Amino acid sequence: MDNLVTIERFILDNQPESAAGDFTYLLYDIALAAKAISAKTLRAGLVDIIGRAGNINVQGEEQQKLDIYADQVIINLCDHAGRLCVMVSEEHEEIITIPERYAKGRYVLVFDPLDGSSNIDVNVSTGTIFGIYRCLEWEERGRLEDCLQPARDLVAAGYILYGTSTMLVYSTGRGVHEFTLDPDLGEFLLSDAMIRMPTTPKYYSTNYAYRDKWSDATRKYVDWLVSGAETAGGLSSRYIGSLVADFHRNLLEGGVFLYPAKDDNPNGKLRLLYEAGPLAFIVGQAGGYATDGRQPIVNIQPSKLHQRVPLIIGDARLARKAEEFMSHA
Ligand code: AFP
Repeated sequence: MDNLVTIERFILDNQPESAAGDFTYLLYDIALAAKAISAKTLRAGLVDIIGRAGNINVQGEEQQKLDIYADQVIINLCDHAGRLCVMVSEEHEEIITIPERYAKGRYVLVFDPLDGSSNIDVNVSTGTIFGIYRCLEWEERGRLEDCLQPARDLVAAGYILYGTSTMLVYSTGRGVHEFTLDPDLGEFLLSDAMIRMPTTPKYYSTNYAYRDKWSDATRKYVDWLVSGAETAGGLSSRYIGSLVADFHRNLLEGGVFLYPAKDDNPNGKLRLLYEAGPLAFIVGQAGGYATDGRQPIVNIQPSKLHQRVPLIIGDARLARKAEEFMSHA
């Protein structure tokens, strides 16, 4: 038990003096939300399986949609503690302001409460993605401008993976750290610190069924990945269809994920503010790179809350190569 490092202790030990206050507690709040969502996610599988066998659900209650539950848990745990000035969630059209009855804080929280939720019914991994910015204007309360910041200005970003274990991975711009939830202790314990992407990538991850809808440049790039022309032994294909799980595997094993533009969706599917941006910040901290095919994701100035962006993310050399292909388009 002596060398167990809980996320609380790690955050506290690794924050600069100046930050060991609101920001530290905001990360705690997110970790607590992660535990609640994880517990519900595990149970959802059970409820669904029993439900499918023709029985009433375990509590005899209507099952709430898990992404709505995750959204509410995060908001309820984070809105009243005086640490945030505004939030953005994938589940809300507009910004989420902090109610007047609560104190206003210095930070902005952007999040996707439960990404990949279509996977829950079949017991496949899902995830939460979050980013934290500084509020730009202290006097004001909950402005759109505070939310529309490029990912290079993130103070912290992270994700929670609800897989065979629940993991929380985050970065405050000083390396990427991974914690695994010990279900017996109910604590996130440090499982890997200062993660670096492997120098030899193993995987490419994309939904190949869209090949005919991609641009010529994307097709050529993916053909290049498949051919293994510049990667010893070639790459293998892995695609779960759950961004956090696909990203996490490639972060640890080496590889590149892409959700490019398509004929019917010129900006792809994924959202800049609370999906691509936070993951781009994290991958950069682990020695990787993320691009929309033309410019680094972290440099893109968002103009809308739910803006979509093509995303190529992972191994730095492989992701940069996409820019070469796409600049000739
Ligand atoms: P859902 O939340 O609808 O399951 O979508 C998941 C997701 O946003 C992301 O996690 C995946 O990478 C991507 O969509 C998969 O999309 P395709 O099914 O078009 O490949």
